[in-house]
This record gives sequence, C-alpha cells and structure tokens, in this order.
Amino acid sequence: RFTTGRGGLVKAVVETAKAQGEIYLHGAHVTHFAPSGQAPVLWVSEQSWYEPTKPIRGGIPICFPWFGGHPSAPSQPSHGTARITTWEVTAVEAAADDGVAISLQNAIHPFQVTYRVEFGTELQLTLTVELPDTAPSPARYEEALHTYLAIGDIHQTRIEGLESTAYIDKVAGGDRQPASGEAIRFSGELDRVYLNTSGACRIFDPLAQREIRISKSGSQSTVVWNPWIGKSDKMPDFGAQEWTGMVCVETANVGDNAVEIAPGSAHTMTAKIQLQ
Ligand code: TA6
Repeated sequence: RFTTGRGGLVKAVVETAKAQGEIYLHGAHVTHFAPSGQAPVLWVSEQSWYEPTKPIRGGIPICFPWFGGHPSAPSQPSHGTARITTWEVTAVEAAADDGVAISLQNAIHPFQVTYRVEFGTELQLTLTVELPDTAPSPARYEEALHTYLAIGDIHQTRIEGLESTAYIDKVAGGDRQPASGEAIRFSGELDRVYLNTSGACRIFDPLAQREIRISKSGSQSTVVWNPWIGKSDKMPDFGAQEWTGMVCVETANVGDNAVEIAPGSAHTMTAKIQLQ
C-alpha cells in the first residue's frame, strides 16, 4: 500500500510475507523502519516538525550538498537543502526478502540526485549524485545519511568499528584527534567526524538487548553524535530526556572526504542497516 500524507509526507506501509512494517518518507527522508516483530530501528523526536521547509528531527535526513553550516553563506540552511526540498517519487517496486524499494529524484543545482530506499528485513539506502555533462567544470559536495538510531539507554550503549580511525572532535572545537583504540562510549555530548574509514560499525544496545550493524560503500566518513542533555534542551524540536534514547551514526563523505565529480560522471554512496 502506498499512501501520501500531509506536507509531502509519504507513508509506505509494507505488508509482505516476511517484512511487515512501515517506512515514512518526508521529502526522501525515511523516518520509520520496524521489521516485523521488532521495535523501531530509527528514532524520531516527539517534538519534531513535519513542515516541508523544516527538517524532521529523526529518521534519516539527507545532508547534501554541504554538511553542517554552509562554507561561505551562513544564512543557508544547516546540512544543505536536500532534506527540506520535495523529491519526486519515481518508482515503487518489489525488492529482496519480499520487501519494497522506493526510488526518488531531485535536482539540486548543479547536480541530479537519485535516492533508493530498499526496505526488507534490513534497510538499504543508495544515494547517487550525477553532474550533467553540460556542467562547465567539476563540482564538489558533501553528503551524509544523518541516521538517528533508537536505543534503550545512551549510558549503556557502545559503538565498535571506529577504534583505529582518527577523528575530528567537534565538541573540542574541531580538534583532530588520533584513533582512540577503544569502543565509543558516552558520558556527555559527543560529536565526532571519523575520516578515511570505510568499515562497518556495530552499535550495541544492552538495554534493548540488540545490536545494529551499519555497513557502507562509497563512503569515507562516519559521523557519531549524541547531544546529551545540555544541547538537546536548547533544541525546540527535541523533547526533554529524549537524548538518552538516541544516537546518530551517519554514513557520509564530509570535510577532507568531500566528493568531487567531473561533468558527465556520478558517485554512489550506500548504507545498509541490519539488526543482528
Ligand atoms: O551530525 C552531527 C551534527 O552535525 C551536530 O553537530 C548537530 O548540529 C547535528 O548534526 C544536528 O544538526 P541539525 O542541523 O539537524 O540540528
């Protein structure tokens, strides 16, 4: 079944033999993924906006064509325009594991962007960016699938897979830190951009008794973020105490890993989110 909701919110209710659940797309923004019999994998704030010109606080917003603040125009929206513009649904088709795949496209100058969300017993996201051959020169962009995962308790959560990767610590003013050599644990706001890493991450959630694995291709950066109480209290679209039940693990190409493509070429980034 495929129904269209308000404000560009598209709700895909997947009723198939193996993978019963729902995904919602707000402008190509998956906000819900719950394989049959499982608690939701993605987190969305109870206080989120659902307005076409505002990003949803949760799910998997697409950050594109820049990450964070605009490099030269501070008045531009945080994390680019992809997550606050309307995308055209170009296909809804059967996929593996009796799942469904939804394809969308958007033109974000000077790029043509296509996005495919494949919902089965796992969630597969494919973002392809093309630069038309009519473009006068190569073009550079940043991208991130800003994935908000639902977890039982951030205090007990640990993330493995990034121990041997240097990172930029945005809480420490953007200092570059060497690889930590240990799993990520949380005891305060954590906002890190891991660079030059193509490996998978595993998110261990003891309270919910589950492990989520995120593998990727075409991505060199991984962003990990929890705002903790101080930062989340300052965000009107973030409910009180919600910070304990979420963590962002983002498949990305940002900063030194930004992508540059020539006219007539394309680049694809994929992420696969699996419950172990
Ligand atoms: O991905 C982490 C981050 O860049 C944080 O620094 C924080 O700003 C977060 O994204 C949320 O950004 P937003 O613009 O959605 O409020």
